[in-house]
Amino acid sequence: RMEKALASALSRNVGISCAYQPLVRASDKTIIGVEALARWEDPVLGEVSPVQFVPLAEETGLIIPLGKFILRQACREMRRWDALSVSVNVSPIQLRDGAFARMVLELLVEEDFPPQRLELELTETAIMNSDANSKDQLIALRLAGVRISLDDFGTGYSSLSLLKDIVVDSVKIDRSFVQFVTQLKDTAAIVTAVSNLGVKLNLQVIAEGVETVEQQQFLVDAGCTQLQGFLFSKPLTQENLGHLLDGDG
Ligand code: G
Ligand code: G
Ligand code: MN
Ligand code: NA
Repeated sequence: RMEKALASALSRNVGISCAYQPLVRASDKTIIGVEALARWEDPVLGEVSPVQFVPLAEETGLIIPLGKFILRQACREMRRWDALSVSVNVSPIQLRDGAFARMVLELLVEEDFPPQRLELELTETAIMNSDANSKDQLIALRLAGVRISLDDFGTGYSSLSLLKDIVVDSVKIDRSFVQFVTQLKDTAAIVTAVSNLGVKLNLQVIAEGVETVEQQQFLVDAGCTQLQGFLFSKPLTQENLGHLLDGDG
């Protein structure tokens, strides 16, 4: 039932939208980017969480049109803030589709959106498990100027060898680490080490899920280059993001 509703929403172009969560530069807390997050409101089911509908979309193949819709919407809605980078989550199923890189690059042309402003977020598990074709797709995207970010970093396997292969431009330290960084010594040590490593490898190091000033202070001192979390802003509608950026709200 939910599958039918999602398919219908996608084909009719209603009920699906993007929320945008700001990313700030660690040094001065300026907003330098946003992460697009899919939202779905069905007339009968109400607001459905992406924690529910993203896995459903992955199981049913609807993630292909859903992912494309979110990417297009994010490029369109963020186009006029030309100093902001835009991060979009990509499912491993999208990456496995042989036409993924071409789809992204064509869409960027259609929407007149600079590839340099786009960052694609993939989980380390997705990149680890990717086949040769998926890796070629990532290489093609990076050659065109699109950046790749390793999402939920620390929750999968074999993170360090991935970093060495420089298939990514940034790492996002998972919020499960950030949550306890001021309380647990081991967590603090891991975050500091990952941060140092990332900076040495010339990567952007993004801490996500920052909720307190104490966490912020720790992460800045540890050398994280960007921060994201409720301390700065929760995900916003396009309209509310506009108020925040343009200072008229
Ligand atoms: O904001 P939050 O509740 O919005 O997101 C929950 C989860 O859903 C996160 O793990 C997030 O990465 C994932 N998610 C949100 N939007 C998208 C999307 O457009 N594509 C994919 N693949 N995952 C998304
Ligand atoms: O997996 P991904 O990193 O894409 O997940 C994004 C999810 O994280 C969204 O559901 C978003 O609402 C949530 N999120 C963003 N900032 C915070 C935060 O500071 N605290 C918590 N608990 N969740 C957050
Ligand atoms: Mn993400
Ligand atoms: Na994440």
